[in-house]
Amino acid sequence: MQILHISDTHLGCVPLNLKEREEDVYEAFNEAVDTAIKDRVDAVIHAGDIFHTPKPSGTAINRLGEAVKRLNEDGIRFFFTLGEHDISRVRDTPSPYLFHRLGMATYIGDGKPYIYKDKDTLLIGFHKHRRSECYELVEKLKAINPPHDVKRKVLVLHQGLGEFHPYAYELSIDHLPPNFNYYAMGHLHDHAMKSYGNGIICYPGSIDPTPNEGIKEFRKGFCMVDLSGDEAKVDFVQIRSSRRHMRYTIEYERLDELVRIVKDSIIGLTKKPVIEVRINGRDGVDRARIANILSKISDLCLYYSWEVDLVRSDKSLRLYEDKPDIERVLLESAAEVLGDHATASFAIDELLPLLNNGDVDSVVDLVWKKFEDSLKNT
Ligand SMILES: [Mn+2]
Repeated sequence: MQILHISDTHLGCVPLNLKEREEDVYEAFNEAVDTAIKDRVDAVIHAGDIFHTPKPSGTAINRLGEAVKRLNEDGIRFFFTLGEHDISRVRDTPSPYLFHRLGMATYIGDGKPYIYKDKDTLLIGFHKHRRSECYELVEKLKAINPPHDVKRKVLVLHQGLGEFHPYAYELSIDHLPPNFNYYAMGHLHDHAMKSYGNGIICYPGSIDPTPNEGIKEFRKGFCMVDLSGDEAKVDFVQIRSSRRHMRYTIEYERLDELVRIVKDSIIGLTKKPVIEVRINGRDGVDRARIANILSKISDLCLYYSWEVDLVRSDKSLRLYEDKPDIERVLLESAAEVLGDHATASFAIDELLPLLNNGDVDSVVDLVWKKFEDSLKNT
């Protein structure tokens, strides 16, 4: 049994608001699908955040449809669960569910055991449970009682495990049922693995940097999982078509050398990279001069941004060195204004992402629902 495990494809996301970056995401996804077909895997498992938003663009839906169709034509089943990006905060049918209804893919996020291929492999998955619903999820995980006559067991979840990333904590490893061969995880965008009992817990990570990952060098890919032996064997396969992110740090005084440095370092790249330049300077740097020099790299890259790290004269302090944890500061400020953390979390975690997308209707629905719930509870 060979599986291609992928997650966090965020189809339809448009990093840097550039059409080229949207295409990069589809290209990465298709590279994974090509590999599944070429290597004749038995199944593709998608561990959630298939789309970037619960209301994906027509293009994103079509690209997923074309990919799933190609897999179908080669007899490869597409199994999936849902991430928070796929699930609307107001009641609606998740978009990826369409392909389940059409019989082209199989949704396994409802916790029902699915036996694949002559009782050889058990697949069981859960859709994303938000932090407030994790208590429920833990109970569901405890209640899993896999049949004894299956050879291999795979659990599919879209959750943050504290042992992998303390800030993304939603569950601990010991909340996971033991004795599974493979834990196909989604949610964290960096690839990471740990063994657990006789099994392996694995996050493939996102397939291309999403907007909130910023500009940094990366390795993105998916996992080829061989479940034919007693222990799962996992190969991380890097996406070859990735558009590189390049970061340069340079002293203000040496800024004239930047164009040559960039030229030298991008030789051989098939796609124009995304570039970030950090300039070490002191108070009084000439920003017009910086902008002028930087404009000379605009033809060499798809996009660039720059920032000056001001070095104070007492040498010990850098203005930008201690970046505050923006999310935490935002939450605390909101709690100060609104009076409690629960309301603040509602505003920041639930409403703000929708407002960022201009989805005012959903926000109104959600505020009404919250209001109605509060009446029920009093
Ligand atoms: Mn994600």
